[in-house]
Amino acid sequence: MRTKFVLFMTILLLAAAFVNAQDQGQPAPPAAGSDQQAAPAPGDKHDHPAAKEKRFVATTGSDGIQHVEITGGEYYFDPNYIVVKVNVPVELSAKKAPGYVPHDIIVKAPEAGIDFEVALKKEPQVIKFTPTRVGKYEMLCGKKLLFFKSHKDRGMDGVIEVVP
Ligand SMILES: [Cu+2]
Repeated sequence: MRTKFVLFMTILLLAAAFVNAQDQGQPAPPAAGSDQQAAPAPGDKHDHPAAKEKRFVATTGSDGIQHVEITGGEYYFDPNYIVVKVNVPVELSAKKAPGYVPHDIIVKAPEAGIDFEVALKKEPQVIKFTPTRVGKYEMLCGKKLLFFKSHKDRGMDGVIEVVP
């Protein structure tokens, strides 16, 4: 039994180190302890480089609301650049792409009437706010696992731009 456990942990740590090295393009730091969550989900790839901008310009619907849909996954937001009009209500429908990695979406811009932190689920959740100040505000995923780079640094980062 003990041998099997040691073998299992070795594989787990090797897998974690491999993915981390692949991700950062440099030698992996020493794997820390026995946290089994360190094993990334299979198929964990970078299909969506952070540099690639996916812009969505909201229009106001007949209901007077700017409807925006966003999906978060490994490791991206789609769209990752959202343009909304100031002083027009926004309904942001946020959902998580299939996968085991937990994600959230956070915008902390209370000065602009945008202040939320929501854990993403497979089912869309509607986040309502009315932007009150023109400007660019960061949205990000706040997740980070052990010695891995944060989801934000891996590409779960974006902008909500409020325009006149
Ligand atoms: Cu995330």
